[in-house]
Amino acid sequence: MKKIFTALLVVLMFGSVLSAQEKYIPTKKNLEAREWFQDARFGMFIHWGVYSVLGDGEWVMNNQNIPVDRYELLPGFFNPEQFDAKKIVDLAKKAGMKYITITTKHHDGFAMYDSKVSDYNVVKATPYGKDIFRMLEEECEKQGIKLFAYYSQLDWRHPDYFPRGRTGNKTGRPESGAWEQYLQFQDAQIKELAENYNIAGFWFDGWWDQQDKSDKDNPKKTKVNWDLSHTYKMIHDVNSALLVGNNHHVLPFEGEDFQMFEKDLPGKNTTGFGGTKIGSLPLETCETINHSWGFNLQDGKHKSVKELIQYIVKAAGNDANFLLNVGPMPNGKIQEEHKQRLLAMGEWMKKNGETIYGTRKGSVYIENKVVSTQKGKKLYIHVLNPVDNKIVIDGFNEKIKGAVLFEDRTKVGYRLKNKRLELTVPTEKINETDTIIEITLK
Ligand code: H79
Repeated sequence: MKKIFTALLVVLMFGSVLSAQEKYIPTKKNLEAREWFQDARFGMFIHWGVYSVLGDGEWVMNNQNIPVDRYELLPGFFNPEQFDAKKIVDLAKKAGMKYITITTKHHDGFAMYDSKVSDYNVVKATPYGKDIFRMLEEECEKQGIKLFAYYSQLDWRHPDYFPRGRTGNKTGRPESGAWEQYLQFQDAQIKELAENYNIAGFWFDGWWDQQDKSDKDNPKKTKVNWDLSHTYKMIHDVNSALLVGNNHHVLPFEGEDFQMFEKDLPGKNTTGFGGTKIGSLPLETCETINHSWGFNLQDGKHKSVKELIQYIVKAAGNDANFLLNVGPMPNGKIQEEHKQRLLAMGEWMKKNGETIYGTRKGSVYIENKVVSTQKGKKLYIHVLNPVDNKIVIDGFNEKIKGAVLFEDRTKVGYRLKNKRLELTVPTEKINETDTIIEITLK
């Protein structure tokens, strides 16, 4: 008996090792989707849930230690009568964004779509009673915008999210639960999102809640088995073109299609939780306009239009998409300060988008001063914080046919000697936000 048991155990362990190492080979459709994704360069992040009612961000349940039974009153107050999917998709479009990524379930466990596996969702638990995600999906289809589902693997409400991780420990749940059951629930939700909605991919978050930081050499170690390969395979079996990304702050796992960075350009780690390594997948970086993801009544520190434009330029110069966040108010509207900024960005993108969309990072990069993007033989030098009208670039390895200002084709003087490129921009043409020099390469 004991022998059989041991044999079974070996088979089981071996089996799981095998599946963990199974190599993921993206399909042609998936690789095409990745190309589309990189060309798109600019997306809208939407953080919305019942937490917006409290106007204190999406972490309010954890930060105020709100027990589950109290938090469960919030859906009853959620009635965003002025929500208009058309207006939001219009705004994304006017801003020059090509896709929208919205929270289908954040850490609080509340689903913003018509989930069949849990009644804790916007259709069944709120007076509003309509499927926000479906309405956005339909409007996105109409306007040619792609839709991604943000999904939090971390759950502060589900009783089977046990053992608990680093957060959500004071929401009044009993100290028990069956992890496998939680995973089944999570996968059922992910499956219904993949099957029932026309989406382009998933944006996962919350993995880090279970990260075991005791082993510095193995940042991918977790206290529970997330079995990501199973979840990812399930998604790609539904539709191999779906792009999977996970905000776990470590190098991509097998089965993922893009890598994201939160509140940081790729490879930077100013937040302290970003991780510094860049893998080989398409990249994305996400940021907030003020300091909050979910609507925050008291957060008035909004980034300027100049800062936001420079962010997307820097992202593109680091080969990354820019996913810029809005957190709708409980009435369903986007706050005016954010709307105005997005529209201003759209104006800039209308004029200068050619130097961003469909580009990849160029070879020229001077930290905090100059980034470059490239499409074919066109190299766009973006001068971000000019000190004077002369730009010196060392180690320039290419040959030049001509240089003009992107804005109005004014000739830009250049001298290239011993791999040192000197560009001279007419002083009156310097743009404080971004002076773009278009170089035609030989
Ligand atoms: O959805 C938005 C945020 O709510 C979510 N991700 C973005 C896109 C987010 N969750 N956590 N964070 C952002 C910040 C993470 C902080 C962490 Fe930690 C530092 C996680 C692990 C170390 C704070 C300290 C939480 C656990 C310990």
